[in-house]
Amino acid sequence: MMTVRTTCPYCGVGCGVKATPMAHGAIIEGDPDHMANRGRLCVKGAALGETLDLDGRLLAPAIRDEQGLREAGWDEALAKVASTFAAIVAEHGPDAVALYVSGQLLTEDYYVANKFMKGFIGSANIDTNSRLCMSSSVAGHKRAFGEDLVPGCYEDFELADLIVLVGSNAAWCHPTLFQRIAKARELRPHLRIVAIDPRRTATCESADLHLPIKPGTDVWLFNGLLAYLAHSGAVDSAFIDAHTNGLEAALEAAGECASIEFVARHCGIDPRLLVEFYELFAASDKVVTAFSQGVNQSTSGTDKVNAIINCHLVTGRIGKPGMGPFSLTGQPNAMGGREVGGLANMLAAHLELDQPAHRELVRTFWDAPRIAARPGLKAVEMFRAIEEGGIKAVWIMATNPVASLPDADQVRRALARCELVVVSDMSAATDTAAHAHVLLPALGWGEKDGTVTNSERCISRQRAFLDAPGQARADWWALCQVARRMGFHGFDYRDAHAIFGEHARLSAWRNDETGVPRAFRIDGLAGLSRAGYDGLAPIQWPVGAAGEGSARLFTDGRYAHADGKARFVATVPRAPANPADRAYPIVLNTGRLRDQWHTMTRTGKSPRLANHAPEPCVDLHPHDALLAGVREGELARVSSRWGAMVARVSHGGGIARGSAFIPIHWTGQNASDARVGAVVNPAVDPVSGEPEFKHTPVRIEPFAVAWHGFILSRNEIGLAQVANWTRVRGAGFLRYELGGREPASPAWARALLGADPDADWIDYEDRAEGMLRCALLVDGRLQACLFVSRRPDLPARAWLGGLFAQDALSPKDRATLLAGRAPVQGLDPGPTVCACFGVGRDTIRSAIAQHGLKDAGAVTACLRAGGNCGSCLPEIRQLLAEPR
Ligand SMILES: Nc1nc2c(c(=O)[nH]1)N[C@H]1C(S)=C(S)[C@@H](COP(=O)(O)OP(=O)(O)OC[C@H]3O[C@@H](n4cnc5c(=O)[nH]c(N)nc54)[C@H](O)[C@@H]3O)O[C@H]1N2
Ligand SMILES: Nc1nc2c(c(=O)[nH]1)N[C@H]1C(S)=C(S)[C@@H](COP(=O)(O)OP(=O)(O)OC[C@H]3O[C@@H](n4cnc5c(=O)[nH]c(N)nc54)[C@H](O)[C@@H]3O)O[C@H]1N2
Ligand code: SF4
Ligand SMILES: [Mo]
Repeated sequence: MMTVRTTCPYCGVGCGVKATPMAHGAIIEGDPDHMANRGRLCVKGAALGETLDLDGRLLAPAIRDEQGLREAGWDEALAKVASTFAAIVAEHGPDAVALYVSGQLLTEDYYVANKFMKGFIGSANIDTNSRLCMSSSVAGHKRAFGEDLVPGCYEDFELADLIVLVGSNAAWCHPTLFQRIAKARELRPHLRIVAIDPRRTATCESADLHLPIKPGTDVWLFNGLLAYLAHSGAVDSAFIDAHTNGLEAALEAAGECASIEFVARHCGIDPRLLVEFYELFAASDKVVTAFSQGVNQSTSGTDKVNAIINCHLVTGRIGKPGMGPFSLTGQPNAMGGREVGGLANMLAAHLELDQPAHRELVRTFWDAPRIAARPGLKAVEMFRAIEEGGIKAVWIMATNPVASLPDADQVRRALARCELVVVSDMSAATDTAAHAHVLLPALGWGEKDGTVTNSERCISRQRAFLDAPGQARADWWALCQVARRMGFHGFDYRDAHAIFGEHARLSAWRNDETGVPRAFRIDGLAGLSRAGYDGLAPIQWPVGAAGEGSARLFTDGRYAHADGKARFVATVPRAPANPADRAYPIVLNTGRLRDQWHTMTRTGKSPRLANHAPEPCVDLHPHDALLAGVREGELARVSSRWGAMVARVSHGGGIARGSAFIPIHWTGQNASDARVGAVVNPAVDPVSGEPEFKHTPVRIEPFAVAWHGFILSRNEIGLAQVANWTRVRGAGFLRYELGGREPASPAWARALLGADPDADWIDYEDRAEGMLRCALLVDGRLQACLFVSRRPDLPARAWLGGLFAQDALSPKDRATLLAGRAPVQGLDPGPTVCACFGVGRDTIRSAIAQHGLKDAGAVTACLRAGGNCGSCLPEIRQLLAEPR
């Protein structure tokens, strides 16, 4: 089989992947020649081969009518979308329809979506999930630099003497980049890492200094730094005079933060930590400040971005190797979306929607009949307008807003009221697809073909190495088909290559007429032949006419504002929109886990990725748990003014008092009641419109159940009657965790697991103890087992799960099956830490104790754990640091 070079479809690091298709899935390796990762992959990338099966895939268009969902041909589905869109536009105007798209589209899909909406429908009601992700960085870059530009590159992390990670859990969310940093520190031990995060994450664990600031207080911190730098002689006056504007106003806004005590009090940290950080920053010329969602997802997100950039401008630390502010992007094509103007307030190719000359330039390039004249609605507003009826049709593509938007029950209400909901997805069943009137099957990773751009502006190819399954088609194709049916010209592309060529041409088209030439240009790639496009090696934009890429921007000190200068922005600190109060005293923070990707439609398919965190948990400080009357291992109801959910209580996530953390990955598909989006408040940043995902006041209460239990089963089990359930996929079985209220008896269990009267069934019940254990066998093979207990003290799932690999249960295993553990008792490995080699937490703990292991290298030598992708090394170090 042919090995194909492509790009990982998950995070914004944008690792190169070598994929070799096999009968089932593919062999996946890191691409040693890709500049983003040089052969490294994290555990999610390494498990890509396990996510390619067609289980759960949407393979044909479908239409929902009074009778329910039925399969339809493409023709019928496309005609329905086109005619409904056209009728609504004719009756109510172009702003009555909307597109909601995604940073997981390829640049080519994204380009066509924007052209369709802004140029031909004539409305800017196209927004993207990047609104939830990067829009504060986009706005901050524009304010500071005049254009949405990330100055540096990954190599800068290796050249730096100080790396400041702000609101970034890079160890889990940008793992191969984090490993590059770790490697750099091994080679240059004076490299310092500072992590700024209210939680003590795996990233903070690996840092030299952790500042556990109070949520939402970053602007105080960086204003304080600006004031400190201004007074400590770290200022680069020549740079400021020649290349910037606005320092005085920024310093004035930072005025009260000149007091260390004032800042320390607002940020809730020890003044000594603050001084240590400020001194380190002042003394290190080569500083990279990398930031992610702890910065962006805030009602002062844009100000946080600018407060950080201000500190780089005042020291002139930008545009040179080893230094600069660096926005870590989330999705694989967050950057490509910005290049094509994916957001409702942008125009294609880094042109501005609010500038008539720019609009006219794009309109004429497209030969479009019209062009959107004003910004469209941003994601949160868009779904409000849908609920209120202003928007009557929406086409949702490559995103799952019923799970991922804040106030997510509102999104559900909006879609339930919308005249036409079109959903393009790879998965048949998602929380959003459940509301679709038309479902369109999309090609997924390995099937689709085009380009993505990573955090360091590197354009690289995603190449197809699998056949298109069923009737799935590229998203750009579906968009073009609808456009053509609506009578629009300019949508007859033969392939992704043709779209890319047009996009590249637009990037430099009549550049001299826009007043300020854009930094984003890739005209050097406009003339690529089909073969040249197919063979395109990763390249960082801007790409000049001669086809050469650029590692860094601003090397000449010129910025994209009309006067060529960068801007300091005066940032006035303010508290999050919705403070905690007596009714909702805990601040809920939400974010990511190491081994899952968003709503789990793909990573959820891999058993080895499921074991790291098999259940939705709410991480609480033990003190707050006590006050709330909940105990570790029990279920808690988490509610806010917007909605509620249920999760199991955990400690040990490095959480401060007064806070809670819940991961974002669970949806209505894999849990009865664990959509955290329903709880999250919909307050947004006034500049960027990005929601405050990291700060919702909540209340924690016990979620009372009569028993705890789990089911391992080869088949899906209908659990509508059980009070609370969650599901992940194991190797050959599904794992359900349950919390129940109704009496659990053997008869009830038989009905639940579908055992007929003469099935091979074994059970054990101890009513006094509230214990029930049963198993169903079919042809000697374990089909399902169910364990129930009054307390959450159930046997570990690892040994039982392993029995599903056996074609026939051995008599010994059968005999101890209901004991839930091996006949000869070995150690239970506990939750997986190293997913590559399947090594559990308790195995590592006991090896550390037994062999006196001192460092991560010794653990790897002993157990192999951490020896492959390295994603788990921070957790291994955490285990090493545990008191014996
Ligand atoms: N494993 C995995 N990796 C991913 C993804 C995934 O789903 N799974 N998704 C990708 C995407 S789209 C994105 S956007 C990125 C996100 O990558 P990250 O931003 O690194 O991840 P998050 O977990 O959302 O949040 C980062 C941290 O911000 C902290 N934080 C919360 N409030 C504040 C605050 O007020 N100030 C500061 N300084 N910090 C705060 C949180 O405690 C959290 O640890 O990850 C990408 N990579
Ligand atoms: N509470 C809370 N909520 C958050 C965040 C948070 O930190 N906290 N983070 C926010 C951020 S940063 C992000 S990026 C979002 C992510 O949130 P979403 O974008 O909603 O999450 P995904 O699961 O990535 O959804 C992608 C969908 O597209 C499908 N898909 C994959 N590839 C393709 C394709 O090529 N074509 C089509 N048509 N479909 C495809 C997948 O099956 C899946 O259903 O969540 C946001 N929501
Ligand atoms: S770090 Fe992991 S998830 Fe991100 S691009 Fe690389 S392999 Fe994919
Ligand atoms: Mo994101």
